[in-house]
Amino acid sequence: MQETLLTFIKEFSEFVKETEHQLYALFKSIDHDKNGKLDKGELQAAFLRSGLLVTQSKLDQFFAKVDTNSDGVITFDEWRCVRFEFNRGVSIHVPYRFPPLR
Ligand SMILES: [Ca+2]
Ligand SMILES: [Ca+2]
Repeated sequence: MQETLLTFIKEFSEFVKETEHQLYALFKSIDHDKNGKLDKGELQAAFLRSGLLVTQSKLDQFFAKVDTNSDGVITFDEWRCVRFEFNRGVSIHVPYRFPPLR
């Protein structure tokens, strides 16, 4: 029993690390000018690249939600918090694209 729990904790922390890594990779891919911050234009470009049509007001809403200190840019710390919002089932819904069936 104890061992199962330990295995679970180990696997869970691996999962968190992996998620964090993916989140960071996503952040970096959106940060077009590589200044470590995301601005509204970069975010919109990322949405467009992924084929998501986001209206200006939706973008403003999303940005305001993530930019918790309202300085007009999103840092990685602010970005990480979005994930927790997603996990609680609130915030905007980003549809997951399934890989094509073979
Ligand atoms: Ca940037
Ligand atoms: Ca900010």
